Amino acid sequence: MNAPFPNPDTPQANPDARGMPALKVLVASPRGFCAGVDRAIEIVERAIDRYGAPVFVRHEIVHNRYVVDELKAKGAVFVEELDEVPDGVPVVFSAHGVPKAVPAKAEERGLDYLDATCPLVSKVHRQAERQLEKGRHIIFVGHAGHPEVIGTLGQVPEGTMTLVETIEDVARLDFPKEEELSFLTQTTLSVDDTAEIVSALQTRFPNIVGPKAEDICYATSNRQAAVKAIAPSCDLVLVIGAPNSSNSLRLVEVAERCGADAKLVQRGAEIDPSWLDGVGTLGLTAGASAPEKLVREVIDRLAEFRTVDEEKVRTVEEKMVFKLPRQLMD
Ligand code: 0O3
Ligand code: SF4
Repeated sequence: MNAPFPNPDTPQANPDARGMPALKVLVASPRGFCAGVDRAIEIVERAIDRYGAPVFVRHEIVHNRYVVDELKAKGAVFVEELDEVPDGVPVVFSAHGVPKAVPAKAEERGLDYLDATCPLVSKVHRQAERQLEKGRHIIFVGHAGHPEVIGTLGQVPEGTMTLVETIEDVARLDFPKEEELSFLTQTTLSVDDTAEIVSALQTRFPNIVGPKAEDICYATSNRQAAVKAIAPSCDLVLVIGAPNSSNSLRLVEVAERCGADAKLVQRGAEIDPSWLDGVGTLGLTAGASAPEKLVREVIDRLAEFRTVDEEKVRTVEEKMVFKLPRQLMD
């Protein structure tokens, strides 16, 4: 159990009127929405404006309940499968991407569909097609069952792509050493774990080819680097994000590996004051699908218990913006 007072190694501000020392909050930047999430949400909003409600969305547009509830209030209806979309109603595919069979089925049914797949996920899909054309079997590094992984596996015929999640999975692959393989990765993986897995692949299969840098996107790697910049000086790091958000879960792991306690929170109200026992410096970040409003909400919640002394720590400036699909441009 944590001590009731802040860590004696952490420099403390003077006690406030409640007799509690101020809580230093290091707010990581970049954090929160990436360009792919901004674009996906805008696609749903513009689709509602253009076609009128309801607009169906296949899977959570991004993995965040707050975002989903806001869009529901504007007229979006979320379903898991295309079969649940009635005929004649427009449908948006989520930012995580879909197997090829999904747009094919939508076309067969004559549905108006908008693809909110992040362009950086689509880029991986195209790489998969290219490797297939070259006759190379693809090793895909990703987390089983995640919608992005299902979508990417679904870009090529069954049996032409093999999923690996760990170094142990690499050791179990039974291709000959000289096999002409290629590898691709999910966009939201741990930068450090993936480097190890890729290096294990390269050691086992010297002819394997892959992207110049792995396919982990700029937003994922920037958010992980920003956590690395703050976590070593934090007693606790809070990551705002959902339990099904791969990139948010990776931020918790990064903070823990820097030696900090770390927790994933969806809303400010979840924060229990006992979490702050013994905490002098708290780190705060948000996954790529978590809105900035929730960062303010968490800081306001912390301020209910301690005087917050907020400091922003920026590691890099992001300027990425993605174009909307052509159907929504005019
Ligand atoms: O892929 P992940 O579970 O991290 O998805 P989120 O939380 O919705 O964040 C957006 C990232 C994305 C759509 C895929 O790269
Ligand atoms: Fe695109 Fe990266 Fe954002 Fe995923 S996390 S939506 S790949 S920019």
